[in-house]
Amino acid sequence: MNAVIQKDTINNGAWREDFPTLQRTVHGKPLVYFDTAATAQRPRQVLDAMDQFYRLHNANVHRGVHSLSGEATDLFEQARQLLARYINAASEREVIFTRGTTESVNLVAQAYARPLLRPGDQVVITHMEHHSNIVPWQMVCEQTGAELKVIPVLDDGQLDMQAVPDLLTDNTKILALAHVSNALGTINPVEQICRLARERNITTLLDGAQAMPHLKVDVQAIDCDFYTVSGHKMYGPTGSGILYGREAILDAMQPWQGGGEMIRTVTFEETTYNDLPAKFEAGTPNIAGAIGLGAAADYLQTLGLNNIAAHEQVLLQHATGCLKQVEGLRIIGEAPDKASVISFAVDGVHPHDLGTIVDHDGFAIRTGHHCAMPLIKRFGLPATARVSLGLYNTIEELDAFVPALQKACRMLL
Ligand code: C6P
Repeated sequence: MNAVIQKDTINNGAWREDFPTLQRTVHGKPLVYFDTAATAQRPRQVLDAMDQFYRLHNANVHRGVHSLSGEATDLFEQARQLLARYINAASEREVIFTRGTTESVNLVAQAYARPLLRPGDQVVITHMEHHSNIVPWQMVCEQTGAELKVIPVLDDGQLDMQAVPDLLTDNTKILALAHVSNALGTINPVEQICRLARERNITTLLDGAQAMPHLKVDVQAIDCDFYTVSGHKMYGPTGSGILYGREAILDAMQPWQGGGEMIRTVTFEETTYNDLPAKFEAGTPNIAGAIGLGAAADYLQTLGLNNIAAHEQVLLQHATGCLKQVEGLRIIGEAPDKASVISFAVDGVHPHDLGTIVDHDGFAIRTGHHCAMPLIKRFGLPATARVSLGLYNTIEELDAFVPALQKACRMLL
């Protein structure tokens, strides 16, 4: 383990300095934020970009002839270009601003799947999905008479890849799955799965909410049809996000919501729709959110996704080793390919109690079902405790966490 720790010279805690929230205390103790999977903290660079927009350039976009509106539109569209490059979309027309992953999945379920699906068709998801990649599909299945099928998860937290070919049948129209599991940390083999789907002419949607903060995502290399992003999980603002969609598919789709911006002409008899991406952006968008999200992508690119991933892998290995020393602790999800998310259960201890006690020592962890109830149930648990690590976390924080956790367990047992 020490040999591994020696390699953690990538940022030596310097990245942490960019995050104002991490300078504060909780219950008189320095805040140690281990809940990045729920929402990341924001660096100054993102806060400044949004602050500058509101202080200097605030106006509506694509609507005014005045200077401020032009500036706001330029900043908004620059953010879109940045994000398109960031995920290697073929064009910025493939990048739709949304409120995040939940809205993106609902958009695809209602605007793409609902007109397509017929009774007897199948939508395939996996047992490790977040509710936002389950419920919208259940709703559209109910609306259309299609059937929901589920790829099982193995005991170590990997997908049961052997089950996949049999589940992708002639009736399967859509395959939707998480790139990275929020509850297990498993990184799914999405290139392989998308290839299997493409061979069978099945449309793919990847929930990228937990992948974007940790991995370099290239939607063309993955060869998916849709990819969803939540800005707040990649150090950007809440209520921001994108839906990536292949241009030919988005072009062929009808709009989801009606209103301003998404139209070309309106009469009482007929409305014609705008081109991409505006066709899917009805109403005044979250302009500051989009600009902040662009700044977040810029920030991550400047640090280097490979550097971030290397740092987080060191943290993950160290955390896994340390946690395993705690008596009665079981890690849920030990896939070989994992992002820096660790769920665990301790014999005889309820995770909520654990979370409350370690909070008094300054540690913010998440406890519960992590909005993945079927998955947590599959592991025979009501809830887990989850440590999710971001680029600002350090080995020292992990070393301080273990005694706090042990103390909490002693109090509760
Ligand atoms: N997971 C967690 O603590 P929104 O809320 O739309 O930004 O993201 C929803 C979502 C979708 N998919 C995955 C894999 C996710 O992890 C999340 C959000 C948070 O794990 C909050 S429940």
